[in-house]
Amino acid sequence: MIKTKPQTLIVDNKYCPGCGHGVINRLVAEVLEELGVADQTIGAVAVGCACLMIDTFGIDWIQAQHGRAAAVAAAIKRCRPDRTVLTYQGDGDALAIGFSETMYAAIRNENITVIFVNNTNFGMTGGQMAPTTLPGQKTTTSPYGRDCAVTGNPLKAIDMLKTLDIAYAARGAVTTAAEIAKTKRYIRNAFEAQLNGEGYSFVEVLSPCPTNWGMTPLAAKERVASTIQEYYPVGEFVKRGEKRHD
Ligand SMILES: Cc1ncc(C[n+]2csc(CCOP(=O)(O)OP(=O)(O)O)c2C)c(N)n1
Ligand code: SF4
Repeated sequence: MIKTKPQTLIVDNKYCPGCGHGVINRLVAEVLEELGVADQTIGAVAVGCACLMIDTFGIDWIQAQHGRAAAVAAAIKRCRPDRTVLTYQGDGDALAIGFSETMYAAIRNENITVIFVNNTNFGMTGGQMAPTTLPGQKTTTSPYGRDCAVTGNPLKAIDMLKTLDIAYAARGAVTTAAEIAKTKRYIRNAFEAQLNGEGYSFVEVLSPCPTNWGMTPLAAKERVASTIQEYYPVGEFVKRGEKRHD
């Protein structure tokens, strides 16, 4: 268990006050260091606030085009199976333009880990509606609230992923100390699945975006703990623990 700041976090993060990304970055760094793989890990990002970490999180990174991180990560892992490979993506990136890449990496059971940050909007570009935006939620592109009769229902990625032949899927949150500890265990389980060669692992993390929600950090955290967690329950949904790739 790491108590001090992980060495992988080489510079202070650039996120807004109260943003969940900073906590999630730290959990990923702690897990990689505890597993002893931080110096051999390669990350793929695409767009969004996720990308801010490539300057502050000291591993090798490649920036893919919008939505394409899972395809790029799969290619890296196939070329360098000795490396630990992750994507770190927002909900707009991974489930809107990147839906196909996210799902096909899972369908192929690629031996990569996807860290998926669900803040129910497109954060970096000003809070537009994302596939994960809750029914009735106001965003800059749904000013009267998301109308599911027009947009369809929010996409629950794990409900789709759990029908596939993947190694691991879990959803956590970064609200209370207990939830953060649980989320860390999920992230660890996901990377362990990859290190065991079991295949695709996916951890969704419910995360506040106080800036675009127009809330204080505390109120944003409370919105995650109440409204968002109610719609997107936390827990482990796929845990196969079988060795699939030799
Ligand atoms: C091809 C292309 N289209 C649009 C954009 C603009 N863009 C930048 S970030 C982003 C959305 C990011 O939202 P999300 O993935 O939810 O990440 P967050 O910022 O919330 O962490 C978009 C649409 C882009 N960079 N490239
Ligand atoms: S815009 Fe939202 S997701 Fe992006 S850094 Fe700020 S709080 Fe975090």
